[in-house]
Amino acid sequence: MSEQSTGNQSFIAVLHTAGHKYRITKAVNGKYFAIPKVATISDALELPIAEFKSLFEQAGSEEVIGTLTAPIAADSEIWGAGVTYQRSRDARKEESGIPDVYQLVYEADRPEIFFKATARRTVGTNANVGIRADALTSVPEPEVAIVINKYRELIGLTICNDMTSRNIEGENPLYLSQAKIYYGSNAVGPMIRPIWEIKDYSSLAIDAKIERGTNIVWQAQTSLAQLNRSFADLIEYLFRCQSFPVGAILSTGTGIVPPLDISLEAGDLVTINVAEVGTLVNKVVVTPIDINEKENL
Ligand code: DO4
Ligand code: MG
Repeated sequence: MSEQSTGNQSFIAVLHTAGHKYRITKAVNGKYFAIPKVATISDALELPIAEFKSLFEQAGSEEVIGTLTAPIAADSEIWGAGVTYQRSRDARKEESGIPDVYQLVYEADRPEIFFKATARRTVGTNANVGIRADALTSVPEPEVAIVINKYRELIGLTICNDMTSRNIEGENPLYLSQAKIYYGSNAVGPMIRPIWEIKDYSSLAIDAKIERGTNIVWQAQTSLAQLNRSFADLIEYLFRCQSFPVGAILSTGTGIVPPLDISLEAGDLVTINVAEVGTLVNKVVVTPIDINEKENL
């Protein structure tokens, strides 16, 4: 049985199969089953939640064999929200040469929302995440990510590691895109927990650690109860003046940030656990300056 799927809980999982790079399945008891009429996450997010839930519940007869990959499709968009926890606000103020912007956005009605990644820049669990070769300090950002369909309905929860080049963002907030969007900067997974299976997500525990060899060099925890914005509010802003024909994944911001003297190194293992949702594990490698010529971490 897969470590990612326990008991009789079910998950939306995406497998890399012989015929399909991003095949959506229903995971239950370590097995993966085809969902009738739905081939990808994008197909699922084109349906109203009631219709998708009904198809998901019918799955169970056709087993699918493949390798677990990020719960996305080739045309998925992953977005991020920022400074949504007090800890994130305080950490940015500490690291930034321009601290006021973080205080202002924490208090403002309009949240910080930024484009984070395409499928090509996203990995799943047990794959490598990157730290920029030209960054001095890099950190993981352990976040709950919400999966939203084209009708703005919340379908489920997953985990995002919003990898960040800390000193680049700290130097100037206008460098945010370079700090946040680069090859290997995003991990999502391991799977999506359907929202109808979670009784109460308002205070789910979020735990993270960085292991270096046999040492834990950093670990911390928070809870969704510390999130300073509601999912509904974030979704409302995300969809303003945007269209999402195949839905979107929105990472809701980090509530745990390492102290300034902790920076990721090649070989580190980052583990993020969210209660009821799963555990996302990624090894850290350096993304070389000339990744364009290599395209492989
Ligand atoms: O303001 C910069 C990004 C913040 C962020 O990603 C977070 O708070 O999680
Ligand atoms: Mg973040």
